[in-house]
Amino acid sequence: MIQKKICLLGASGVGKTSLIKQFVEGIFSDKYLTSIGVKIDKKRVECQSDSVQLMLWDIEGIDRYCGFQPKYIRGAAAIIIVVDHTRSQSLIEGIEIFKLARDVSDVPAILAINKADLDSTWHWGEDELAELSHPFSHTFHTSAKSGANVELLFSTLAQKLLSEAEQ
Ligand SMILES: Nc1nc2c(ncn2[C@@H]2O[C@H](COP(=O)(O)OP(=O)(O)OP(=O)(O)O)[C@@H](O)[C@H]2O)c(=O)[nH]1
Ligand SMILES: [Mg+2]
Repeated sequence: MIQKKICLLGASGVGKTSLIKQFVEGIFSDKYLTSIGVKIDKKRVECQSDSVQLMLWDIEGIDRYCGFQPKYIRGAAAIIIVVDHTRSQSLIEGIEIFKLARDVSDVPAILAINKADLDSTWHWGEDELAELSHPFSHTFHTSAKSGANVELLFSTLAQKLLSEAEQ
């Protein structure tokens, strides 16, 4: 079994901790407890005959401190940029974070557009979104609350990492 480090990055309050909680423990809470520093969770994902242990690095919201801390993403096999479609600015912030991450690591990045259970109130149209999400290898519309696409997000990533490891 292989083990891979995955970092979740994004602005404060977009739902990074909630996505991991939903995926690892199957629970959701409406309470908002902002993360400080980094917390690591593990979950084993079975893919056909093989399995991969995902080490999920839940990193505090990037706007909480001045400057991006590259040390957190060292050794990561992939990053997940999380944005919140009820906050237009979170996509701009997510793309900025993605660029900073790309300066130090050339790993694949997935975009998670979270809070899909709420009405989208951001001003990005379909075309703009397609343009802005172009650098990401996949885009998922997730809800940490309902669980929609959360399993799919992580299992697609696990599958991708396994097939890369087999090559
Ligand atoms: N309705 C809804 N609320 C969500 C969803 N995901 C997260 N939330 C709520 O949004 C708030 C912030 O969620 P967190 O998971 O703590 O966000 P975070 O990105 O980890 O925030 P920081 O640790 O501060 O960077 C909480 O009140 C959550 O309950 C979702 O998919 N739908
Ligand atoms: Mg958090």
